[in-house]
Amino acid sequence: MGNCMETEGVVPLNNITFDPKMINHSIDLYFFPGSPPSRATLMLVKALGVKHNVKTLNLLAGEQMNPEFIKINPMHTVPTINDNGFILWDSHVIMKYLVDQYGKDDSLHPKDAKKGAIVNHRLFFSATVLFPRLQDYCSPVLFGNQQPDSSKAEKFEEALVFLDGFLKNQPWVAGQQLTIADFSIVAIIATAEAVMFNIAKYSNLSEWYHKVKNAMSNYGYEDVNQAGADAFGAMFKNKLK
Ligand SMILES: N[C@@H](CCC(=O)N[C@@H](CS)C(=O)NCC(=O)O)C(=O)O
Repeated sequence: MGNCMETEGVVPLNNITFDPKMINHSIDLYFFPGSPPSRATLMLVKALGVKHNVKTLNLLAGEQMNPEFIKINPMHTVPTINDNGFILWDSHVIMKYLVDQYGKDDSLHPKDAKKGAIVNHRLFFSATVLFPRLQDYCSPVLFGNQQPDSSKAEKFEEALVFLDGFLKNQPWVAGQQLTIADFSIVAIIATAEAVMFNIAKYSNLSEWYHKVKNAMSNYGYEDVNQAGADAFGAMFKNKLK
């Protein structure tokens, strides 16, 4: 059967989608556009060609606290998936699961111990350094009626310097191939740019950023990542005095 999603340059990342057994198989993805980990996960789902229902929860209206969602994820975070009753949250964990379950091969998270460890390193960097530092900078402005704190901006810039270093002499954040770490990190970088961090001043990072946008253009980069980051940026800028 022809795959209407395939266009020139698209990496075929999944060979399961058009298996007749999968025809009615669809996962639920709880999502919010402003959320970087939600966007990373949605782009990966698209890249893998996994059929999915996006269930948007408006975090600004507190919809993640609905009792029905709390039953699914007591930690009330997006993204969360429900794959035929198998429920999982935390974008990094979800992305690894999706590659293991639906990837055509292990290229997005290599089984090779050393290559896989580097991907994990970048995922943990994303989860424990890059994202929390950006949140720490943005949240008081968005939700605490405060103005940007330059010391928090500096902490985030330090993380950008680390990231720029990871990209020295290698094309992707975890080595020679695109992995789920690139999905995770680009969602944060687009958000950082939208709140006016100057990504262009980091030469390796900026080259990689350009490359990722191209590589992910068929996985909804503009509609999912850019649009979500822009909306987040607009909200942030609205709060500036
Ligand atoms: N480490 C988690 C972070 C998830 C997270 O913090 N999500 C935020 C949006 S970016 C959220 O759902 N916040 C709502 C809440 O905590 O109630 C991941 O990667 O999925």
